[in-house]
Amino acid sequence: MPTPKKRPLVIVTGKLPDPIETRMMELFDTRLNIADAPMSQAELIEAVKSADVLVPTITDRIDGAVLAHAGPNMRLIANFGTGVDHIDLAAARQRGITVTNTPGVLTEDTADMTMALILAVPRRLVAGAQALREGKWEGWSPTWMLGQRIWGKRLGIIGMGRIGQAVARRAKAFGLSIHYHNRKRVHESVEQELEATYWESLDQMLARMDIISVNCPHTPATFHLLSARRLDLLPPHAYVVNTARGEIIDENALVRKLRKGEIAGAGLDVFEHEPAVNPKLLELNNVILLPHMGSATLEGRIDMGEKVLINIKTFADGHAPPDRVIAGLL
Ligand code: 8YV
Repeated sequence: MPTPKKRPLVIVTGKLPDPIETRMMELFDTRLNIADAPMSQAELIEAVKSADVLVPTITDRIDGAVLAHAGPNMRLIANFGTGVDHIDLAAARQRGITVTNTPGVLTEDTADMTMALILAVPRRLVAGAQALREGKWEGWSPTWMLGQRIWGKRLGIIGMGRIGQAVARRAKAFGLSIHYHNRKRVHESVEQELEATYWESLDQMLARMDIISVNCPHTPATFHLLSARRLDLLPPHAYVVNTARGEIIDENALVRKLRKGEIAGAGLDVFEHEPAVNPKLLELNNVILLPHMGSATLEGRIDMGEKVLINIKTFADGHAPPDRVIAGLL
């Protein structure tokens, strides 16, 4: 009888949904993080020394210093999440480590959260709910709690990938006209379906929008894409919504503009130094701040886990995993 192949040692850095952890245990030699305590850099180094596969999340910085300790067995980083900006991809590539992610399955949930903020900030949803709870509602008034109308406004989407397009579909149904800036113009059929206007110049688009939604990945090219100079191009009635990555906006510059009332408000699900939130943001009442929950649905997190399982299993079976960001050595 052939000897069964050794099961890969998979180290998971955070608590995953139960069905995913159970299946992971069945398929691989798995070390879970039941306590869900964030791993220190030293623990991450220990993990990459011994594991065949690491399953990190956004909260783990898998940088060059960690990867410098990768043992000879460390062949796959199967990220639980789509964004891979917390992983030093160049260092992984150099070491022949494959990196996979979980695209597609969190598109609709993230687009829902984006749309929720696009609605909630101009319509002052949180301020109204809070006023009621605090007993500050003295009865209906024609001039109390007035926000801004959504219908008929211009939405400028930065990053027209899967999530950007899913946001555009929703926004169109709410009567917003769709504008976008992207590295590449999207296919004509998509533009037609969304009745979307392409702006090659981000600067020009910013100056003409009522609401901006950030939906591009964070890469060296998009770090502080919304810089102080670009934020200054926004009209004073504009709102900014970000469900992508905090680093894409110069957060200090955004705070300054919000404080001075030079833009109308912001809906942020992501921050530049998560989980730290700029205390000045917390003082503002024209913002809605959420703790990075764009993909936080039970279904979404299970789908993400399934993708992680498939990526590891195909890799362990000697095939190219479907969601390769970096193709290392098989
Ligand atoms: C995930 C995300 O929850 O997938 C992403 O890129 O931003 C989040 O929705 C997180 O990254 C998990 O690692």
